[in-house]
Amino acid sequence: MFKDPITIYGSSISYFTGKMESYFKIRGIPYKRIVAPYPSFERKMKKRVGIHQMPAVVLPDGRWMTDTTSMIQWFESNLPHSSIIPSDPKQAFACYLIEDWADEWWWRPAMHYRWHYKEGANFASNHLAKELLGSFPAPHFLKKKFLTRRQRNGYTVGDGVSADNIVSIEANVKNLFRNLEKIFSKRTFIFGDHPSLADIGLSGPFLRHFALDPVPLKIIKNEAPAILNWLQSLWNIKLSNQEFSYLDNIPNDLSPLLNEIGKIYLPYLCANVDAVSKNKRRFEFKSDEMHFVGARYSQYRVWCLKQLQEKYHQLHENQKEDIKAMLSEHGCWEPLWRHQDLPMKGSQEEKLPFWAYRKMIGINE
Ligand SMILES: N[C@@H](CCC(=O)N[C@@H](CS)C(=O)NCC(=O)O)C(=O)O
Repeated sequence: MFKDPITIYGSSISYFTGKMESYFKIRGIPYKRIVAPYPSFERKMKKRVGIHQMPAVVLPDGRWMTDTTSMIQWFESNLPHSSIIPSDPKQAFACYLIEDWADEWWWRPAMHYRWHYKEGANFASNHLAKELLGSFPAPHFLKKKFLTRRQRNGYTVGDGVSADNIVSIEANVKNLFRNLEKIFSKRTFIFGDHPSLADIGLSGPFLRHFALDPVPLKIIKNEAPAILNWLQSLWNIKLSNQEFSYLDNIPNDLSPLLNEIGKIYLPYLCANVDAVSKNKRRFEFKSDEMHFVGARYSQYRVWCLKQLQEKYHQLHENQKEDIKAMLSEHGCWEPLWRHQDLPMKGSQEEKLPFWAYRKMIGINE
């Protein structure tokens, strides 16, 4: 379908650019990644899609796109043949949950590991100062300082990470590594021998963050090396156009992931909804293991919850009971529906992937 390559604009160490590149590689969609000089690229992207965030994708016919979740959905509905969404509705629903969790929940811990530790901050600020701000007339050390401060204020200390919860954030990450290690010691991808949307979602936090930044990479190498095999397979595989199948059902070793989505992620989305409803720009979130004070509210993540609810509404009547049972078993059902009247803003995100009104977190807009 795409003979000419698609252009993707984004840094070589960007979370969501990595996710989109994984998708293109798996689907065999030709692309070239470009980093355009800042700040002029920021102005250009805002003109084309409303906001600036990474990545931006430009189709061969000149149309610009943004938001990986919506872009992947758009490509999937326009491409023929093999899909990365399993035909089993339970697996498909688990894919949507895992993708959303990977995009929204693991962002903060990934940013923490990159920007909190000297090794991470030094590596990333040095890289980005050259890659993004290379042509900007300012001393290199000042660019590094500016980038480090921007990212910490926006996404780590400025988003509820503090000396009080670093231990629990890192324990949460190590627990994810352990759970994935068990899965990838047994099989290549989340649902078997073929990658699905769940793998593509998880490539966001892993490809360009946990498996690249010095501190988490060391933990992965020592404690969860099968994650590196998974990433390598994901980066090398290209789906053919023939039909393929996944494992039957939801394998038991995915339960810890789904349980965590029910116990931590969906309740976090609910706390965010409460904050947005009350127009509280900062909020507190507490679960058994985690406690954030001063987390930033996100209007975008209200839409994320809405999307998950819509996915359920779109199921055939005869599939709903099964999915409800699966979601209930993992504690996801109640928080999925705790808020049904969501504080969406007008026709929020309806023009995605061709136009966006807001970023994932409403800063630096
Ligand atoms: N929901 C968006 C999130 C994209 C995103 O937040 N990308 C990060 C970089 S990996 C970004 O550009 N953040 C904006 C900023 O830091 O100003 C997507 O799926 O593409």
